Amino acid sequence: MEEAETKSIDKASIKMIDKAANDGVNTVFDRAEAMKPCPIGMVGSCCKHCGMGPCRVPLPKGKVETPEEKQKRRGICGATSETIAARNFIRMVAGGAAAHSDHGRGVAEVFLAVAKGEAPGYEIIDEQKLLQLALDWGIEISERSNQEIAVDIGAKALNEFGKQEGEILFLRRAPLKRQELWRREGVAPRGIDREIVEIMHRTHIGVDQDYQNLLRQGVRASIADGWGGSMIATELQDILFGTPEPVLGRINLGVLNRDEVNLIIHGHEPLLSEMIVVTAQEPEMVELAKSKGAKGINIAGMCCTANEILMRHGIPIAGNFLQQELAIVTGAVDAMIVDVQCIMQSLTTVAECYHTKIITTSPKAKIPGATHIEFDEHNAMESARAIVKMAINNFPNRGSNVDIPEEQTDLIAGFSHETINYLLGGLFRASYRPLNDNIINGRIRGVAGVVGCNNARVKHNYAHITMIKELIKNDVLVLQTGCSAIASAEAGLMTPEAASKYAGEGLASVCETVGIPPVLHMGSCVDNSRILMAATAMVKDGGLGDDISDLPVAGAAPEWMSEKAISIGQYFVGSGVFTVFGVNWPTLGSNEVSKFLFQDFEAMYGGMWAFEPDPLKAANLMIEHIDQKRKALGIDKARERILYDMTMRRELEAV
Ligand code: SF4
Ligand code: MSK
Repeated sequence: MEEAETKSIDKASIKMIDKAANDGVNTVFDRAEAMKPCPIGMVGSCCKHCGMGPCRVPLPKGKVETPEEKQKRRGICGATSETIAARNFIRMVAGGAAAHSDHGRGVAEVFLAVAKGEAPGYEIIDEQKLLQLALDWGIEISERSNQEIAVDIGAKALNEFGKQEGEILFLRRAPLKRQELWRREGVAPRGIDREIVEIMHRTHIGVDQDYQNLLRQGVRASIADGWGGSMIATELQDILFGTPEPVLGRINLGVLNRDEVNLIIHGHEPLLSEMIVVTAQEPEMVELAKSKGAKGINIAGMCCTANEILMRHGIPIAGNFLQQELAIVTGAVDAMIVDVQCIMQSLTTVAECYHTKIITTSPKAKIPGATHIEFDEHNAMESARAIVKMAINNFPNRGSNVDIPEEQTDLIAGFSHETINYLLGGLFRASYRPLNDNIINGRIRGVAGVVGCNNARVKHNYAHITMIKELIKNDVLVLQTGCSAIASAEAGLMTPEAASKYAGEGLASVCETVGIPPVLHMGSCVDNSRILMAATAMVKDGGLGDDISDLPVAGAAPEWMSEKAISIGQYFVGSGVFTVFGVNWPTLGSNEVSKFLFQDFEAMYGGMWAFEPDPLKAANLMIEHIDQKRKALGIDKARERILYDMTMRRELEAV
């Protein structure tokens, strides 16, 4: 147990890490221990973009390099360490932007099929959002049916990916000053795919060899992700499945049920999981489960799929990225259904030690040893039924080696940017005004977006929770997505009661008045676009400057690991937000590239990167930045509101 306690701060995870060791099961925690990262690759100093390499150009250790020595420190083709670090960095952006955007494309394809009546089982749930999007994109509404409007929206959304010229449509949602800045800096994306492909071209051997020019394209592709692919995914999912509203949920491995068929949905796209949720409630499925000796069917989510189905249906979450193997180690998972992104290949090997069926569903993501049941959106219910049946039929194969940790916590999720608007402003005057007012009067010091993954190189959930507790203690309201949101919920930070327990006096008073937690769950990885919209709404409401870079806000991913996190961080920075990452930093092999990202970016984009592996220090960097922005806005002294009585008014009039 002592060994396991060094791996995670989460009690349920510690128990299962221990059980895995007793069961002789190799997990991500063991592999991270056994294999240390390559110190040259970790800092971006290794290039393998052609067959003459790999070329390694590490900074010399323990001595100052002469200019002559630096001149010689190059790849075989002559690429400098700056070029190599910048190329590696923006290829990470390309990978992340591609993953989010291909998710968005998949949603757009299903959306169009639904609009054309070719995808039975799906329907348009949020009509208001459909019409709003039609207005935003200049699509005629008049007397047309929702279906007709949706066909135009679906076609326009798909066109955003392959567009060659102009600008992606959602750029117009950003504050005007930000749009102008993007145009001035040459980073307004033309089409989503185009910017990603251009990174792959420019980073091929012998193309773009100017690190500043390379990094500029990284910003452009990341904006195509945040304000393009991800925003399309979020918007169209909301129209199809409903815009999230506050919902009570439960979280952690304790949500698994000994007496029921446990089916975990893991991955990112809600297209299939929505259907599985519906199918599992069908009477014949419940009857089938009972005929196999189970009391019912229990669905739980993992990673971002979990966030999607929690927000819209209150389905419990079993855990975040580093808990996927641990869920199987309980011995109680009858099937784990996966689609795309953040799925460990080792799931099938861990599953071999128990009875769990691993079911892949995407033609883009197969795993040897898993059962593949391809998801077909034209026949989604049939795919979902086949999967649920497989889980049920596997229930009798459960062995006796079952141990479900009792840990589970309540949380409130579903804080879409529209919900925040409504909660703060009320039904008839929905607005961000109360948030802005409370920032101006100092009760809320600022807002932080804390997002991203777990990373097996650092203690599971520790950096997230340490950073977030420090932020809320200092009256910073925290907005969250992804595995970071799951970490906070597991630690009990996402209930309204957490405000009086953990938040500073000012933030707690606002949370208690409105009835919200001090840490707001805004969704999955693609839903970081909701954070962009929330920041834009704060600018548009007035009183806090005229661009996102004027706001007292900051971003962070203290346990990041995926390329998607790099793309998210880059579009936060490109949108004007100071953003701190922990764990390690992939350009430390070049002082010039790191300085450009950490310092020079501020003059160009009003936002810049920082790297700080200590979560407390990172939180304090964010708070310092927030305080600087408050000072620049002239709101650095908390202003208490004075209610004037008649005597005071008369005195005023007399002056
Ligand atoms: Fe080496 Fe240049 Fe080839 Fe990279 S592109 S592997 S630096 S020769
Ligand atoms: S799932 S990208 S580990 S947040 Fe979105 Fe979690 Fe990071 Fe995957």
